[in-house]
Amino acid sequence: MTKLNVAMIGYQFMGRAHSNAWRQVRAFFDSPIHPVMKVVCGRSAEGAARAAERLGWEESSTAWREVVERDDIDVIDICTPGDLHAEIAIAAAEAGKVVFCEKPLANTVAQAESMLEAVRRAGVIHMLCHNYRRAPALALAKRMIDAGEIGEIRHFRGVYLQDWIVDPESPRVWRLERARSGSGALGDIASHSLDLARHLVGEISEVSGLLETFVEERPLEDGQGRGIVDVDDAAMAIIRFEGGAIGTIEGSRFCPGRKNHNRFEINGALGSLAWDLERMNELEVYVEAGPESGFRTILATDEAHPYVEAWWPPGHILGYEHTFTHTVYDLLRAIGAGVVPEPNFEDGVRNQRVLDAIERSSATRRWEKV
Ligand code: SOE
Repeated sequence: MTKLNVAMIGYQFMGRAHSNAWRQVRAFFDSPIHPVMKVVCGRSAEGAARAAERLGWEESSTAWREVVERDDIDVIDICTPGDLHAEIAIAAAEAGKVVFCEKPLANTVAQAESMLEAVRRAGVIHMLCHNYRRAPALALAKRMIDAGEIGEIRHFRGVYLQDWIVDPESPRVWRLERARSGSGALGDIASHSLDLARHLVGEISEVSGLLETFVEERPLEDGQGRGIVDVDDAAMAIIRFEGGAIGTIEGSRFCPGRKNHNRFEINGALGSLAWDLERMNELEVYVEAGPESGFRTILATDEAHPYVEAWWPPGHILGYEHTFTHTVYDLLRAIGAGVVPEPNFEDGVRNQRVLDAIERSSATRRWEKV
């Protein structure tokens, strides 16, 4: 069994989700690689040490550059805010490491392109973590679409709705600072709908976008005054696919009651599919079949469904965290086979170009080509 030493940079929400995946993957999947959770890096020595102890990393460090350069480190897992993705990924590629990066790939197209160039020049394996692609019901939808079961696709309709900053006095966290996050709902959650649109339907040729910021200043996290919100609170776009389909994408943090409502519906010439993260194990399917036709719900927890046989018997449903374990498993399989998995930094650049076109279109109030 080949062992690979992993170093993860960042240990908050995504760091916890990724740590859980690194810990679980070999317990449930026949991975060709044994990932060793070697080092977790962060800005706070105390915080990183606590994260190492709680999340299962052998060491902790506040010096990510030194860790990236270590000869005993094979994989760099980037779970920081977007403003650090490019610097870390480029250093990791130049050090010959496998580079695994959270979405969105970067805060700008230029940063994303420099990351792709660096991993290509170094010839290293690279992967972008868009975890929802590997929810079993969603992977089943992809299998059905690719098999032509709903025919030629006409519409993609994606929404990603949350409500965690509806309160105007909710503090200005890093996700609300352009310098840290690159954008607001656009890059944080609409990027998921966009990635699913590209994954399930195909490449996007042009967009008409609308960004809005409802609350333009908020209390600072340290309580020492207030700060400007320079990112979008909500992002919407009409999109045209290269293959002829049309669609809409919407990401908003101002939808009271919607906690993590990531939903899509796809309408094809022969039928429709719909999926909702808040009902993650279910795929709604409509295929025309005469007077008894109607939407039916497939509970995607049978062994025949993607990834499920590694876990539990049918009906013992899976959750959000399993999508990260599936992603890490596919990364390890790719490393074992010496191939670049999907999505990777090329997808990251393509996604970033669409995000940028949506932002440009919102400013120019014109359709923008990707
Ligand atoms: C916050 O909006 C967030 O944590 C996103 O950053 C993640 O990508 C999403 O999966 C859950 O919500």
